Amino acid sequence: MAKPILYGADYSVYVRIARLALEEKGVDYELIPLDIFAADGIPAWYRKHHPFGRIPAFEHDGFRLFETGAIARYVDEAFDGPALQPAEARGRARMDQIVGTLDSYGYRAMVWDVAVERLEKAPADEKLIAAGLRQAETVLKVLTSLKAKGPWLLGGQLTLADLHAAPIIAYFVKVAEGRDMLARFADIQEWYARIATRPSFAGTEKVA
Ligand SMILES: N[C@@H](CCC(=O)N[C@@H](CS)C(=O)NCC(=O)O)C(=O)O
Repeated sequence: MAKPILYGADYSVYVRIARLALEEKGVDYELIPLDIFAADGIPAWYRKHHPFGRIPAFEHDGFRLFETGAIARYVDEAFDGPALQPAEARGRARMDQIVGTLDSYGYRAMVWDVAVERLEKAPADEKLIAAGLRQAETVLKVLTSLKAKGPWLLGGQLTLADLHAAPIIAYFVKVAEGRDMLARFADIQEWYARIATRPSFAGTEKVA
């Protein structure tokens, strides 16, 4: 079988989530660079892979996918390597709940409204950052309340919930407000310190 292909950029949170799944499974893949913020826009051919022009998109032996959650689940189920989804219904439901919470309430607030706004805008929109921080606090409270005992969000098994959360938190803690807030959530701060030491995490760090 051919190597799977991932289209995307190393600065992207969602591309990193898909890469973490591939790396944790030990899958050899090719990352084809696709810069959605390029000055001349997204290349026309890419719309066949992702009609909405987002990254990542994925391809394996002619099977094409977009949407990171679908890609990560496929990677987990189609390849050998450690299972990244709980075997039982409640564990899988909890995993999906965490992933959905991050997609719906965490990503925009933590990455764009707090981190990108603070890092890239001058002057920054302080109201947007304040609102983002309020939402981030709720997300961190929810993660704390859902976190099972053990090293990972669902307990002893590293799952797609961990791989979805880590790149979002990594962006959030690029700024002081994010680091200060995470420090108030000891369980999640410890979890983040733990996942940040995994080779998959270091191996998917944006190249400067
Ligand atoms: N729902 C999509 C979200 C992907 C997404 O938003 N990717 C960002 C990069 S992290 C993107 O392509 N942004 C470009 C844009 O918003 O135009 C998924 O799960 O893959």
